[in-house]
Amino acid sequence: MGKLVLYGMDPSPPVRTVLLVLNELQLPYEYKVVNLLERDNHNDEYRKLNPQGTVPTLVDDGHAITDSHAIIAYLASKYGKNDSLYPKDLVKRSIVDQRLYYDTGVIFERALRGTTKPIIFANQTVVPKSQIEIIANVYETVNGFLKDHSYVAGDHLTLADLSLIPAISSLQVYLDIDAVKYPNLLAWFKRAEKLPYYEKANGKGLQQFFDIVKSKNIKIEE
Ligand SMILES: N[C@@H](CCC(=O)N[C@@H](CS)C(=O)NCC(=O)O)C(=O)O
Repeated sequence: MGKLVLYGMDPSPPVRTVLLVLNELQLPYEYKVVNLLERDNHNDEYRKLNPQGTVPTLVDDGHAITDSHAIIAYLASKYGKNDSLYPKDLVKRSIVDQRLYYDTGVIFERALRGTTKPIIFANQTVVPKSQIEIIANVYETVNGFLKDHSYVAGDHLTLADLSLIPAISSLQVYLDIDAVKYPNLLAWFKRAEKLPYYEKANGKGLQQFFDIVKSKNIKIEE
């Protein structure tokens, strides 16, 4: 097995996704901190590894992979003992993939990053109502994914859950999951918190993310 090196920082949700998958697969890895607040992601050395300058980046025996979704699909396909995290069956895989793309384009990019970037990097303190509506829409959609299932892509844990856990947990700094409106989502999240590696792979970084956002004294637009 090659040597795995993960570049990232714990508050970053896509980094936490990779941490969840590395832990689920029980893979040893080296962790190199890239501090975005210090702009470490823009230095020449890191740009050579990831021209996009984002975290996470995973290096497996000299091969650099960027984007958490590409990374976790690679890890599960290469190192999974079976295909339960990322099914080979094309119909089942298409459901997992749909959740991963929805996370990339909507949950992380539009809902979470769209709300957080102006707060952290542009000193905006009022969270626009339109962003809260986008977050509520995500909760409603994922609650729907969970209508007849315990996990977001069916009846067992897949990459889709491990991808969504960090972003959905982070969104709660802006909007709590209402138990009446989104009961399936809340039950799923409580189930996620019981994963044996949850605290180490998501809880710790989630707390740091909350601390960073709350230190900006944000208010939600009425
Ligand atoms: N779709 C990417 C998103 C990665 C991403 O945007 N990461 C953020 C941190 S949470 C980042 O590196 N931002 C720094 C920048 O864009 O300059 C993934 O899943 O890895």
